[in-house]
Amino acid sequence: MSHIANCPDHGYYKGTQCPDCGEIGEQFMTNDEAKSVSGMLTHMLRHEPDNYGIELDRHGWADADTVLEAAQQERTYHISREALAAIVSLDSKGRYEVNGNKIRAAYGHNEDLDVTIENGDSSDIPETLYHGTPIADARSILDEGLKPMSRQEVHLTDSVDEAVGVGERHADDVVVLAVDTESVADAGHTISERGDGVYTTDYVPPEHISRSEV
Ligand code: HQG
Repeated sequence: MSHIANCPDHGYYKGTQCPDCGEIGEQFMTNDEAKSVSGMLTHMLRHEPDNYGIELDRHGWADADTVLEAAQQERTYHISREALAAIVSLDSKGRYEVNGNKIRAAYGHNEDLDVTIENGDSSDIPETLYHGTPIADARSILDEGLKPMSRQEVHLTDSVDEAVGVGERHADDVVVLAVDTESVADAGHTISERGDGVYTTDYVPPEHISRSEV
C-alpha cells in the first residue's frame, strides 16, 4: 500500500501532498466518509456481527475479506480495500487490530458477545481519568459506581474535553466525573490503555469517583 496519511481538515491522502496543509497526498476519502464507515465497522465488530453475516472467533477476530465485502454491501459508494486499511490503521482511538488477514475491534464489545479481548497496556496509567455522563445519571453512578452497562467494560479518558464529548453523545447537560486510578487498581480493578487516551476497566467502585472540579 502506498503511503497514506490523514489530515484532520482535508481527509485521507495518498501519493503527493494535500495542497492546504502539506500532508502527503491525493484525497481518496473524506473524513466524513471515513467516520461513517468506521461507525459501521465498530457496530459490526463490537455489537452485531450477525447482522452483517460476520463471524467472530472467541477472541473477536473476523476474516478481513468478509468484513470488506459486508461493508461494501452496506454502502452505495465503493469502499476500497485501501480505504478500509487506512481507516483501521489510522484510527485515532486505536479501535481496531489487524493480524494477517484477520481484523477485530480492540475493545468496546457488547456484553453478550462471547469474546475475550486480552490486550491493552496497564502501566503508566494517569493518576486521574475522566468519564462524562448525563447529569441525570450522576447520582446513580456516585451511589453504585461506574458499570459497563451494555458494553464489556467501562470507558474512561485522560481528557476532560473528550469526557464532555462522550457525555454529550447521550444528553445536552453533562457532568464530568474524576476517577482516582490508583485506588481503583488497589481495589483489584485493572485499568488498561486501549487507544490514544482511551482506557477501560471492568468496574469503578463509587468511593473512587468524584465530580471533577474542572
Ligand atoms: C452510564 C465512544 C447509571 C455511563 C465514546 C454512560 C466512549 C451509568 C452509559 C465509548 C452507570 C453507557 C463509551 C450507573 C455507567 N448508573 N448510568 N451505575 N454506570 N452509566 O455509550 O462511556 O466511538 O456504553 O455514564 O467515545 O458513554 O464507540 O458508554 O453514559 O469512549 O469508540 O451508562 O463510546 O467510543 O453508555 O461511551 P456507553 P460511554 P466509540
